[in-house]
Amino acid sequence: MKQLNVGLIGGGFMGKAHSLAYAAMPMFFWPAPAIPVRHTIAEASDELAAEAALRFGFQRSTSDWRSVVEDPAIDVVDIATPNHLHAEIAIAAAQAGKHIISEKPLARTGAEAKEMYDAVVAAGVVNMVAFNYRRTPAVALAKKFIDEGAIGRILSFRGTYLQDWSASPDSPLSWRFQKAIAGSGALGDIATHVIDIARYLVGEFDSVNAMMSTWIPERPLQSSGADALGTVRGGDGPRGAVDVDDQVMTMIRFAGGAIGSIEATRNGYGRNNFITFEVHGTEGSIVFNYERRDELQVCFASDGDDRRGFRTIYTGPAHPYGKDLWPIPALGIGYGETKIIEAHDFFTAIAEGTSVSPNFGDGYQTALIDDAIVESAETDAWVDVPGID
Ligand code: NAI
Ligand code: SOE
Repeated sequence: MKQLNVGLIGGGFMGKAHSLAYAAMPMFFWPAPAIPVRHTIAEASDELAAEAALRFGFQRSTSDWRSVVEDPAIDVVDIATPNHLHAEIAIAAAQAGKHIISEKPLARTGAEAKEMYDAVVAAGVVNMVAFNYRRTPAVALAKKFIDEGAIGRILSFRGTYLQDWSASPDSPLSWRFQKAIAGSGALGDIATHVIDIARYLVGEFDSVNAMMSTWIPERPLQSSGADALGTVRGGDGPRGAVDVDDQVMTMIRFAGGAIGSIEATRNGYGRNNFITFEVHGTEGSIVFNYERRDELQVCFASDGDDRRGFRTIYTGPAHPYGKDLWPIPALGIGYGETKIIEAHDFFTAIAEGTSVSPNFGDGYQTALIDDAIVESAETDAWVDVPGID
């Protein structure tokens, strides 16, 4: 069986998730498309890299990501760093002929995403952007129902991504609150996941009309390091300015004629990873809530008036990815499984010489939607979303 050497750059939250996925993917998907070998991990210092290698099962470690990209032994470069490094690493990796998976958002702006897209197209390497929530089996089942026409022509999409991990003003000024590193706030960090789901289920965006707010303008300084996602609180020390959004809401006109809305906040007390969507069609409706991610609720207009209502489907072996996951519905799909499925689909594309979605083209299109949302919020007007060139 083919083995592919992975060079993972960044050993924080996503370094952990991706390492777990590489170890577990062949345990679920067998025969595996290829065996991921955890070859080299890069971190910000030699000490962090050595610790990450030990923890996540990598053979080698380094504090120089360029040495990973340039290493002829590496087949796959996995970018799990804060957002400002995605473009530089991805472009260097493409030029070195490596297959690339990059965490989301692909880039801080559409212009940056275009450079990355152009680089992978020129290099002809397999590329993927890690919008993993569309690989939740219930979300893939919603896609199957929509493609089958089970709810008819799509009329509307309502999506949310609501969190509260940074709702406290004492949650520190990590990289996620710095525009130079993150690009944007709730928009790039979490709304993009729902934008990806909306594109997956409904199709391309025609135009947007958005509002963005920053509720907490200053936070306790955090000089560097992994984002502890609100689990560590700053004290009475110095504070720095937040220059990204805490909340974004946008109305959407889809190119296919549907209308919709997406809202995302990191200040929604009581909401944790509240990714939801509701899709209404001419023949029925579909409802999903990630906090109950084994379930998909569907209502079909063809049901008689006396029994019409939402029914709950628990995803299992009969559903997308199900035969390779757990043998009984509702044993439980977790965040980890979405990353394992993502790794499977990425490695399948490499092994078979095909492409995979969402790829850098999808990440670039999402970045153009982000740009349009920012422009709309600034100008208080509808803004057309261009297609990728
Ligand atoms: P994190 O802050 O937990 O970890 C980032 C790691 O990168 C840190 O350990 C840091 O030391 C390391 N790093 C910084 N500079 C580096 C360099 N020059 N070389 C090597 N390593 C370096 O961040 P997290 O949460 O893992 O986020 C990473 C990326 O993943 C971001 O783009 C984020 O948007 C994305 N993300 C995606 C998620 C998803 O559900 N798909 C979930 C969480 C994050
Ligand atoms: C923080 O908002 C975060 O870790 C995001 O960066 C991820 O993309 C999301 O999946 C979970 O929350």
